[in-house]
Amino acid sequence: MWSRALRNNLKLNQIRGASTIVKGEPEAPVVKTDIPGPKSKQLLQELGSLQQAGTVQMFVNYDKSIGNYLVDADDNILLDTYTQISSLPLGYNHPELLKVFNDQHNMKCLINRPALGVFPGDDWPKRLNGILSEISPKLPNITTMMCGSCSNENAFKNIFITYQRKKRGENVEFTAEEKSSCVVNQPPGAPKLSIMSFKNAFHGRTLGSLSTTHSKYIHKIDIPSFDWPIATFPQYKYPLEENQRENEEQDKKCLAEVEELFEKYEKKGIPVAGIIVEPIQSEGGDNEASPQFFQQLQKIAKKNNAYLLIDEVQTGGGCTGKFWCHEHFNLETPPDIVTFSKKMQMGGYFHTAEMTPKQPSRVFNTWMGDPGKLIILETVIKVIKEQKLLENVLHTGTMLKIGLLELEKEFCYYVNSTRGRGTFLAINATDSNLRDEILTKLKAKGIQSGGCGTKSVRLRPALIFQEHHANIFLDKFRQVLKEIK
Ligand code: PSZ
Repeated sequence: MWSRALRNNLKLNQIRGASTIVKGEPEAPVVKTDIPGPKSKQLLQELGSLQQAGTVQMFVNYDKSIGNYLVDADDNILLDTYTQISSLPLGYNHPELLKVFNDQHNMKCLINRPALGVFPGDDWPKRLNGILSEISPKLPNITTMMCGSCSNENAFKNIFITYQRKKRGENVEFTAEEKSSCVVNQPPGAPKLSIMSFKNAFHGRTLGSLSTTHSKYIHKIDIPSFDWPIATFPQYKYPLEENQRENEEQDKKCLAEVEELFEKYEKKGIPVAGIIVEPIQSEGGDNEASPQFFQQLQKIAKKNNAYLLIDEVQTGGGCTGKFWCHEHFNLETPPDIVTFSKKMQMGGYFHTAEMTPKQPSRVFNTWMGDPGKLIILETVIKVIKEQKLLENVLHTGTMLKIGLLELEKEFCYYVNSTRGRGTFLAINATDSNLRDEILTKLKAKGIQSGGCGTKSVRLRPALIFQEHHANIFLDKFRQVLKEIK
């Protein structure tokens, strides 16, 4: 059942299982009350009178939470495999992060939050250079932003600006007509252009990015959207090794549709300037596509003079075993833009020099990121390197995947389709109700997990999630499936 690659991987990483990365963690989850418990319920009532709080699951004690364990307001201790929607790289209260703002210079960067586009600190170029040289996916420039949605949103603007500059000709001035028409939303200044995205994608909730999000109606209903092309993303059958031919067909069919949509939207008068794609569709159900799919997609984009934006907001930061998930794909050149946020703490994107607008003030806002968050990111990167956390992710991920495959075999009527890279893993329940039941039962046993798509359970642990945490998770998951049986 285990693939050879998985076994070899396991051997390679065997050495990592032994030592414990986080000191002072509890040994296991402890559940004392219903979740949410009485305190959380009371706080929920309070919050609900102030704002819409229907999404709140529980209140958290961030003083007591530690490592991979989240402690809630009722003192329940949960093993966290979801980590603040995949945005907590080193778990709770990591000792190195607790030290960061003891440094007076760092503290002053935090409290004197600058408008970075106008008055950056005198250490800003050096700090950005450090980030670029440490983690850039071979792209020379970086634009910092606030969150994932606003990174994608502004990256779209860079794409449109560059696309039009190429069309107009380098160094050609804007015409008077372009200048006057754009301020009233009309062409030629506000041209009809589009960004192609994929069904089931999630790229954010702000207006532009929402036009490329297609995972759930509740994100979109009542909100006007751009008429932009939406291609089908491959839907693979698992295990991959046994369904190779069919999955290759999926790739071909989807890529053919991408080509057709380029033509269709050109004819419609809304040419495609760029494609946005997640390396693994996350909110939409942890849908993977092969390296070959992404290689071909890049080729098609280039052939059509469109730019490729890879959205690594959820996949970036090491959880797939490489710092960027698309590094698994062996692309012939780096993508034009790679957006990030979540585990990176700060939003933004790496991009080619071509993507930089020639005129100032075209991609701009008040804060343009946050030096305080970049300082945290520097320490995160340092810890990832020093503690070899990518290796840890590969080791833990292999153990988790093997465990999930075993559960699949034992409980084939309930779960199937284990997939993913590193600890960025998912498994399907046979339907949505069963998936929801699994998540609820896991929580009652002290495991905070998350769902995605219509019937998937997804794992998004911190990079410090180790084999012994994986074993606790797998053990509780097994108990849950047994109870269902
Ligand atoms: O319900 C929501 O709004 C959620 S739940 C998880 C996300 C959003 N993920 C955010 C996300 C993402 O996964 C990808 C691939 N791209 C962009 C975004 C948007 O990031 P934020 O939420 O920072 O705007």
